[in-house]
Amino acid sequence: QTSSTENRIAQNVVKSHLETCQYTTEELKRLAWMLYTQEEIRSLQNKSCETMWQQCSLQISNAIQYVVEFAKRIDGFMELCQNDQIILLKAGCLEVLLIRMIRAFNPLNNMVLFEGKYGGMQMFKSLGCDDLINAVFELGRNLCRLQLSDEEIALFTAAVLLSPDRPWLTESKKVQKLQDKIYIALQHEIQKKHSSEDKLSKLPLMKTICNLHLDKLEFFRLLHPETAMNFPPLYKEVFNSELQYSDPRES
Ligand code: 4D8
Repeated sequence: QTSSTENRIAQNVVKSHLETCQYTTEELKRLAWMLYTQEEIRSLQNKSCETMWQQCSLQISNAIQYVVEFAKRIDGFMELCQNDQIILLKAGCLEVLLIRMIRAFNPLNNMVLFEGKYGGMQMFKSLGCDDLINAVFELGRNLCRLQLSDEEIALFTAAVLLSPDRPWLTESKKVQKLQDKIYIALQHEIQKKHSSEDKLSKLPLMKTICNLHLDKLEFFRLLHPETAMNFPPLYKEVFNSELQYSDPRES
C-alpha cells in the first residue's frame, strides 16, 4: 500500500515536473519528425568553436531556468536555507538536464532536440568536445532503454537535486529526509511497472559527464576568455569554478 503522505509527495513532484518540463510528450512526438537537413548540419559544423559554444551555453541556461523553477516547486525545497538551495541547484542542475534530455532524445536515430529540430551528434562537431558529446549521447541511449515514465523522471530528477552529499551543505540532514521520501515514492513507482533493471545505476556515468563538461569549459575559457565572459549569466553562475555566492535562482 501507499501512504497518503507518500502520495502527496509523489503528486507534488510529478506536477512540478510537468509544469516545468518545457515540452509536453505530445509536442515532442510531433517535433520528432523535424530533422535538420544535411545542409543545416553542415552549416552548424562550419560555425566557429566560439559561436557554437555560445549557442550551446544559451540553450543550456534556458533549460536551467526551468530546472530552477522545478526545484522551487518541490515541497520542502524553499524551506531549506538559501545557502543550501543554491548549493543543490549548482551541483545538480546539469545532472537533471541530462535526465530531462531523454524526453527530447530519439534512440532510434540517435538524435537530440536542439534549437527546435532533431540532429545527431555530428551537429556539435565544431565544439571540439567529441569525448563529452559521445558520453552525453551514450548516456541518452542508456537512459532511454530504461523507458522511464514522466512520473519516474520527475521523482528521479527530484532525488538527484536533493542529494544530501553535496559539499558545503549546512543542513544535509534536512535534505536527506526530503530525498528519503522521494526515494520511497520512486521505489513504489518503479515497482508498479515491476521492471528488473536498476534504474539508478546510471548516476556514476552522469557524474563523469558533469566533470567532463567542467573540464571543457575551463579549457575553453583559457582559449577564448572574451567569449566565455559573454556566456549567459545563468550559465556562468552555475558553472563558474570559483567559489562564489551568486544565486542562480535570481537570474
Ligand atoms: O529540455 O531546453 O530545449 C545539450 C544541450 C537538452 C548540450 C535541451 C541541450 C540539451 C544538452 C545543448 C548542448 C541537453 C532541451 C536542448 C539543448 C536538455 C550538449 C544537447 C531540454 C533537455 C536536450 C530539449 C553540448 C531544451 C551536451 C555540451 C555543451 C557545451 C557548452 C560544450
